[in-house]
Amino acid sequence: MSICNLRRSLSLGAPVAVVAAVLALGPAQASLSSVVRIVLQKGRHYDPTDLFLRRGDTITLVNGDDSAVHHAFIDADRFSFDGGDEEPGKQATLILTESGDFVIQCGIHPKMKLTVHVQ
Ligand SMILES: [Cu+2]
Repeated sequence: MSICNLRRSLSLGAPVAVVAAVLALGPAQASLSSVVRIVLQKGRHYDPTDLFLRRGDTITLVNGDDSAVHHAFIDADRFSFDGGDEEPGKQATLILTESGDFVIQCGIHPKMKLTVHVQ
């Protein structure tokens, strides 16, 4: 095989294989994927203050304060969550198993509110 023929066979083969791999992975991953969103608790605020997510998604609440303790919780009819006391640098994880709008509050700072809209 000459160098010219070798080049031609490589340039024909490679793109087809790449396209096939992308098509095989794309739709399956999209339907099964759930999202993890990081929320910061700092300066007596949640950041962000609104989140739009889907059922099955996860929120990781991170205490970004130097000295303040936070205590994230949800108290709703269909869904409740209690992350417990979170020391600075610690985090709590919440998996959204119900659809609807929920308010995440802080047991220590009553003005801290994060509204979660779960589809
Ligand atoms: Cu707090």
